[in-house]
Amino acid sequence: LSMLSQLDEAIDRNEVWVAYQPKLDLATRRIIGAEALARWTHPEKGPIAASEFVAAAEQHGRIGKLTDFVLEKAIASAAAINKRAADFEIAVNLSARLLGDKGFPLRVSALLARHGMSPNLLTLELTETAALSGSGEGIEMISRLRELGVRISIDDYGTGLSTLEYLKKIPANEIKIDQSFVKGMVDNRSDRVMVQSTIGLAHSLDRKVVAEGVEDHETLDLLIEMGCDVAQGFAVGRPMSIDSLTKRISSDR
Ligand code: G
Ligand code: G
Ligand code: MN
Ligand code: NA
Repeated sequence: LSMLSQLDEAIDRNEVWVAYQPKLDLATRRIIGAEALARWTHPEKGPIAASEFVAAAEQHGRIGKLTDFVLEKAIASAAAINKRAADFEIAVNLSARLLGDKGFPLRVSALLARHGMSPNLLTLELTETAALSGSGEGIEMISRLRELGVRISIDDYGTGLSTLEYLKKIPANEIKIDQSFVKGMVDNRSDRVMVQSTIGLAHSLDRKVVAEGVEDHETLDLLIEMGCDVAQGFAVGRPMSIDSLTKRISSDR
């Protein structure tokens, strides 16, 4: 619990910041957007892993404050980038536990309005879809977000339980193939088959496909050959500061 009380204060003290990992459109070979990733640099302990403090925040009902903080930063940054690159998209991770927070869609639309950003430039990446199990409430919230014009992505697709069921039930615009399938796909036939059939399945359902964990150019070329839409990973760019991202985009256009 002490890490959690510190997280609240860390946000107020500006120890928490947002890194941006670029996403490459494989048809145009241009950066089409970025994923916002929370970072916590503790003054004594140094960087604390996101997986650690995000999981702790989820378990103890504190994910709302962190998500609101990341959303605000991400939307403000994207709105500034949109002045030069009008089609630049931003993605924010959304814990399934937040789908019980009835006020969330209203907060999202207020933020978008305040920054004059078009809702279809915001994607919410839904993690932990297993937490949605048997919950009509979660699907309802996703539908409300979709009605606002916000895009929904199923993150870490292929891991966890009942992923085909979720693909059917969740009104998502996009799926992100988990890095565990992408990393080995050049050398491993079963990974390759799973990536290829997931692309086919998603396209048949009119969903866009993002491959994450793309670490080399061989994988990138293979994904282009397979008809994947977007790539994310170290071969495209590591999570970076907003200044680095802004430079990257201006050199790209
Ligand atoms: O950035 P990194 O690979 O360290 O992230 C580890 C995990 O933390 C990933 O699963 C990522 O989705 C998650 N994560 C990072 N930032 C956020 C955030 O703002 N909200 C939520 N819910 N998860 C996040
Ligand atoms: O669960 P989610 O997809 O949100 O997690 C994103 C995490 O994956 C981030 O913490 C990021 O640092 C990490 N990541 C992004 N690209 C790569 C990559 O190409 N290789 C590896 N090993 N990790 C990556
Ligand atoms: Mn993600
Ligand atoms: Na992921």
